[in-house]
Amino acid sequence: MSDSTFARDIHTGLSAAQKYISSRYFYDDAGSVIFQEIMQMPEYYPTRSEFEILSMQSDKIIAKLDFQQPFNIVEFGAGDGMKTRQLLKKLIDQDAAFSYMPIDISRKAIDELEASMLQHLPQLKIRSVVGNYFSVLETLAGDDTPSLFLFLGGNIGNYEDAEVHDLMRAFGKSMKPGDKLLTGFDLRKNPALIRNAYDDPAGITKRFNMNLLHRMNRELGGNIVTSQFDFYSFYNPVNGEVRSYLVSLAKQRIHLSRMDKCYDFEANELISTELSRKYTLPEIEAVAAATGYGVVEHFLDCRHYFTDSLWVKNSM
Ligand code: AVI
Repeated sequence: MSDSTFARDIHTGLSAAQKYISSRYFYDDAGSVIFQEIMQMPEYYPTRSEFEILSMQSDKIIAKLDFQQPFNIVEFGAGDGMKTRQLLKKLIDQDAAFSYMPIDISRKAIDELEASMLQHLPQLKIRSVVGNYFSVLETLAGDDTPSLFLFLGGNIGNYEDAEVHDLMRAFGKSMKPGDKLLTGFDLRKNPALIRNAYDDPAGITKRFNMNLLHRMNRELGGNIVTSQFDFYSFYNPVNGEVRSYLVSLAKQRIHLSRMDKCYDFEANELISTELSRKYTLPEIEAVAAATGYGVVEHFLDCRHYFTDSLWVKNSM
């Protein structure tokens, strides 16, 4: 019998009236490899846009930090660190006194990140932390070194509105007035560009979603015939939401032997897998104002597809 968090969350999600699986479960080893492929796709513009911002505008971002040294850079969900490295390199070139603290739930991701950062930036002072954001945030509160928090990659788009507010407030609780937060937001743009980025002709995004079914087979002893499911995603330009789903192609029952549970599907029934919200600048400003921050500046790429938005924590 599996009583892992994955098993419990799958049970809750597949027992709901509208079935769902959290997009956080995309990122097992196989899913992380597929996500690397997504980031290389010609249709997937966010990675290249944010890379451009951090390569071309790190000097401007650093000038706006206005920190006494030494200071900390705390990064939530650092990924492969390629984009962050552009900013860190600029700081090292300027002889800034800072430590870099990447935080990730995956030990493997942190070990790989640390090795690649030190390979490129051997002078970097790095203090990695493995853990979930909320528990690590508690340990950060009370440190009186000035801090820049990084939440890059557009990951904020994968959170529902209420969760966005909770997360920004949770960051703020561990920050002091004057501390900064740099968050990557994907912006509204031509709807056809967004649709293609999330439903690519080569089917890589479909594979990314279908990996959830393979993962249930692998880890939960599932008997899912994956060809009995399809992938469907759509962008609604009115509210800025990309919503992704797995679709059951037949009336069917799946069995997850390690949980000793069965789940029934109607033909065409959906499993919601991901929200990827696209923002306007006024929407970003409204989130900042509602959660205790002022906007210092939005740093946009040349096509205005993406912004790294720098906020300052307000005094209470
Ligand atoms: C990780 N996250 C910001 C990606 C996004 O764009 O929402 C995940 C993704 N899903 C499909 N393609 C990429």
